[in-house]
Amino acid sequence: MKASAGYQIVTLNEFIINRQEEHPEAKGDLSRLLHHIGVAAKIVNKKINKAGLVDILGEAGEVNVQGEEVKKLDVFANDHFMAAVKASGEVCAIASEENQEIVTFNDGLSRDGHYVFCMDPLDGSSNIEVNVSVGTIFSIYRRISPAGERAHVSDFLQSGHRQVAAGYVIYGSSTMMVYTTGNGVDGFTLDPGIGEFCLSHPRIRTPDDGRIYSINEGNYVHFPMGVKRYIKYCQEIDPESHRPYTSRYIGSLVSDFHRNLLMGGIFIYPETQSAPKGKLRLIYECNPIAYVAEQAGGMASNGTTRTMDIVPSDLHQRVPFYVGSSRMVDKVHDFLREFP
Ligand code: AHM
Ligand code: MG
Repeated sequence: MKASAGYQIVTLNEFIINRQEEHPEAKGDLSRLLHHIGVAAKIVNKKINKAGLVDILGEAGEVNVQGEEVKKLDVFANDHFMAAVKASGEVCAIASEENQEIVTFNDGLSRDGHYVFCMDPLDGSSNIEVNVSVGTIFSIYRRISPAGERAHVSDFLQSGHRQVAAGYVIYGSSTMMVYTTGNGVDGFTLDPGIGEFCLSHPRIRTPDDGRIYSINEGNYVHFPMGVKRYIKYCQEIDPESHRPYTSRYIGSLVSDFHRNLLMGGIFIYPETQSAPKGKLRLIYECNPIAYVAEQAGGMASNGTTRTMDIVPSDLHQRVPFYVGSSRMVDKVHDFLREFP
């Protein structure tokens, strides 16, 4: 599309089609699915914008599989992403933070779908009521079970390095969709005037080094010794390495990660005494974020192992998460080795 001011606007759909044309062997399945994710993101975005106005806030009267209270907006986002992904006809099953079991589709096109879809439909939802950014995290794998049969949980227990595509939507001061299909990371900002995601951040590269560390320091006493020492390192004065660093923590993974991705930084959610395996979920939180991080030149680990090499054993498995600029992740690894 040519804008009147003379600059080129590339919409998400146009971008998806262009990318598909670069791969003549591609049949368009993934393109259709990405298009539908974009549609769901716009619907959820509209609802979030109205959250303070309509009777959508408050508990939905349910407790999710993690034992947390479910907000109505979580349910809304879950329902709409489910519906959109199913409508694409390309997905045979979905795993969501909001559902204990996988949801399988056994009718028409969907049963033959080549992909499975994982999501945290509304990450950071406890922030909604105070008007702080939230996000949707998603990840796509090729199914392992034979097409035409009912999908199986093993389709989801694949290591992150087998992801076909992953990304997130951030509902912030503007709404953005950021994703990768393994060929770099691109970001699209929703132009509310025309209702389209427009390419605003092509080929995102994260700085190799950064000055921001993001961690819930309220848990300090419960952190492993290596993390405690790393935090002290971040706070030391050393003009040469631009320390002390800046501490930034929103408490919304997508927002904390997105800021660090663009500015350079590290996000840490380690194991703690109260959460000995960490808090964040491997399949639909850490792996997709790790894929985006790596594709942008960053790193992600559980402190010792690359996140995307962990073999999941459970749909809702939690892992410690260290993600961000490669030199910062390397540095925290040094501390974890030195102070095990
Ligand atoms: P949620 O999926 O229930 O919203 O929880 C995940 C969120 C992340 O967005 C965020 O990084 C983390 O929980 C914050 O946890 P804490 O409040 O313990 O710092
Ligand atoms: Mg979450």
